[in-house]
Amino acid sequence: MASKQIVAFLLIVAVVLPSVAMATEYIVGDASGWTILYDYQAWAEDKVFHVGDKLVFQYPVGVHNVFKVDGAAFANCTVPPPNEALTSGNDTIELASPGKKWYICGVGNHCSQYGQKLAITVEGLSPSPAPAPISSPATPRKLKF
Ligand SMILES: *[C@@H]1O[C@H](CO)[C@@H](O)[C@H](O)[C@H]1NC(C)=O
Ligand SMILES: *[C@@H]1O[C@H](CO)[C@@H](O)[C@H](O)[C@H]1NC(C)=O
Ligand SMILES: [Cu+2]
Repeated sequence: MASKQIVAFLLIVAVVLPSVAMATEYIVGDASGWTILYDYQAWAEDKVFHVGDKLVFQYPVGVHNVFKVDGAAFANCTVPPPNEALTSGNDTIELASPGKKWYICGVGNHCSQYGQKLAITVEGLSPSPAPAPISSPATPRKLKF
């Protein structure tokens, strides 16, 4: 019946829409901002990042900067060329695609000695056909019509 299709459509809207509408802006490090000697993995741990969310790196201009790097550069604190740095002190990065993302500070040895580095995993807007790496235990997924 047509009403079942409407119900199915509304269910899809109800599932998909909030993740679009509720794009979140995260101040990295909250009140501490982007700085040395802060545990950014602990900060990220309890958060679920989605495509469309934003990271805002806040710091006094000139004291720090932000580089988006790959996993190897993250592990080694390899600083990319200076022209790739974000330096505004209020650097906003929109999370445009799912997957792992890595950020480091390229000033001095802030990354290697003082832990100024952040790694996050960005979840997609909607589940892909491939099995999701993490299942949501609370919500039954089956919809039968
Ligand atoms: C990272 O460091 C390791 C060990 O020091 C080295 O073998 C590797 O080549 C480095 N990788 C990059 C991308 O610099
Ligand atoms: C920092 O950037 C965010 C997001 O772009 C913006 O909403 C905010 O007003 C900016 N804050 C300052 C102090 O410029
Ligand atoms: Cu720094």
